[in-house]
Amino acid sequence: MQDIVVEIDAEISKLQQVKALLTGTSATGKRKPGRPANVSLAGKARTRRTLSAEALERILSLRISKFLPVVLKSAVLLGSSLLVLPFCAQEPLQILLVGVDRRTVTSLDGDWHYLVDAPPAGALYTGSGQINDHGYALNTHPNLMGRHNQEYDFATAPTIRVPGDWNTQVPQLFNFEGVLWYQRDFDAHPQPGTRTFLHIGAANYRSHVWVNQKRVCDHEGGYTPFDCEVTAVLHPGSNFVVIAVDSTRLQDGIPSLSIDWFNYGGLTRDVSLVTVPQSFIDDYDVHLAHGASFDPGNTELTGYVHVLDAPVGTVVTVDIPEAGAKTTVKTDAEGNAPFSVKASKLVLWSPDSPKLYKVHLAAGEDSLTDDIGFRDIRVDGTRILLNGKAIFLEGANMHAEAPVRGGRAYSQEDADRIFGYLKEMHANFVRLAHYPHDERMERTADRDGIMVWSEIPNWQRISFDKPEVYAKDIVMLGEMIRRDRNKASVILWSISNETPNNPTRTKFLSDMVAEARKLDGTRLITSAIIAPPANGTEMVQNDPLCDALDVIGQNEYVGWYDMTPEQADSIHWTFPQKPVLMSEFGAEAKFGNHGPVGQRWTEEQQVYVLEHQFVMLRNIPQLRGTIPWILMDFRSPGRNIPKLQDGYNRKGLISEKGEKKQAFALFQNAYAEHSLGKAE
Ligand code: GCB
Repeated sequence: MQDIVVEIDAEISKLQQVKALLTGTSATGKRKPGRPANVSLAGKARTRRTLSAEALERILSLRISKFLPVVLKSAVLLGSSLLVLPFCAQEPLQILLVGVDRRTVTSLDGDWHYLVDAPPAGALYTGSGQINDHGYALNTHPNLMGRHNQEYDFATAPTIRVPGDWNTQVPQLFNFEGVLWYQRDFDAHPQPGTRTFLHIGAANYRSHVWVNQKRVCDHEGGYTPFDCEVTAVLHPGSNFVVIAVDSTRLQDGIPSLSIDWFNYGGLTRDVSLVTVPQSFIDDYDVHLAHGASFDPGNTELTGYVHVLDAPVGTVVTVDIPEAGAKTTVKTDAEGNAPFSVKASKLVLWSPDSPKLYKVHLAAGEDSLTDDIGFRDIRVDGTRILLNGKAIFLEGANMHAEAPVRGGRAYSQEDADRIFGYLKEMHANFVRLAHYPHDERMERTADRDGIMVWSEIPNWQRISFDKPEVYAKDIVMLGEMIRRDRNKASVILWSISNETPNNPTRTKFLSDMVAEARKLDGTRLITSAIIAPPANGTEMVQNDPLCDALDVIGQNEYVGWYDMTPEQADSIHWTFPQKPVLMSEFGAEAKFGNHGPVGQRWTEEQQVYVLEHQFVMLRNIPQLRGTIPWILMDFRSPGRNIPKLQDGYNRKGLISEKGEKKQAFALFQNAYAEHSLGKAE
């Protein structure tokens, strides 16, 4: 018990120090002179700038005051080994590079050696529950002669492709949920005055990364990118990286234990080495100035360029030649260079004209060029306005599954196929459910003029009562917003899907909404809300979470899980006076399975359910978009009707092989005729 108390004291003191650092207060809570409330710190222990001081204040005070008794109690019950785990669950203080796909990088995609850490092996943890830095991480080799030493060897282990989930690459790993160790060698030529980061597009779910035997970072969250600085551990010539990826679902993970999709594990997106100058552009935001109302004559572009570790007064140039906009500004003490510049020629981005501009950013020795579109999105009463014009979103949901090939989507070919389907169906919108997808999806949406809903994986029941879960959640929110805030296509940030209506959840998510608005005041915030129970023909949406949102996402399965298809015709919905998107509705059908409309899992019945949905949708005056569940069938292990489901959720308009069901044409026609709803 003595040890436990000492450990807790140490953790409290660590947290208080971090809090003091970030809020500009001393460890006793007094504000230090000269430190603003919103801070920007650089280096290993520096904030990614997307986390406001208030958010941290909340997390840390909750962690210290409320969480501690729980930890103490558990510690007494469980012993000290588990004690430290909650505290090291998520580090909010990491660097995240924006625009990595616009830099020249050294790709580490390709074949990596792998070893399976199948239970009860447990090579990732020491006996006391700590991450083991002295086992597989060292990448040593077994002695064939002499003294016995190690019993693993990456050098002779099989290989697996990165990016890519392990489940669809190795038949024996199809159902594997646990730890897989990845290893590869790479050459480096570190130059003085440069820094190098290992950039990981996404790894599901927790990752621990070592380069040349030194742990360089840990990350939690399966769908957002992270960067590990490796400058200090690289040497000229051959180096190696070891990554342990743990796909184990966690009660207090995001998402939690139960999900209706396949928990693909592994290094599922690109991995690269990014070399930058000593001080470099780590983050930027270039957008059309977002005034109180839309002004068609507004050509002001505004935002910031953040230069990590920049000396005060570092000159930053923002140059958009085609728009006739160029400005030079200087960094402040935080490395931040806010700017505002008029563009002499500006065409706004829209689905009809997805105009992207080459935006050149330069700061000191660093520079990069991004392709960015400019547009205005806002709500006015129950209308959604794009560039001042009311719009109706004709869309579909999509999971990050690769059409035809199967498994996690990660390539341009995957994105092209998915957006090809959307365009063929005359869609102008996609909801990327239920987590951030590969960045190529947003890039392709920018290119093709398809508007996007991007979501963090607060799916149904996560541990809303746990401050440490809130802490993880705002890190994920920050990672999502930071990566994609320069994508014109993204018009909606979604904070959750079908969460239980109770005060704890409402407070948690309303705080998240406030945080999202602080991070990005130019976009709309939404959430997909559970359908209310029908009272006869009345469905009244009175979830208090709606108060916090700009746009209400409404999920409902009338005609499939609830009621009969025909009952949809007479349903009358009541919503708060906000724009509503029908964010999920649909029915399952196996491609090629035909029969009467009363027969489940037939293409005919899927169409029948949807036709009755259409009747209902047309009766909702404030409906501003339709997003059927789902564009393509997707793997979900709980869907276990042999021959009909075979491990797939079959609500797709297209099969996982790209075969179009009858329902696809139904939407294609409805969207071509714009017949499901009105923009105003
Ligand atoms: C829902 C969920 C979605 C499921 C879908 C279904 O309400 O939001 O993740 O996959 O229903 O098919 O049941």
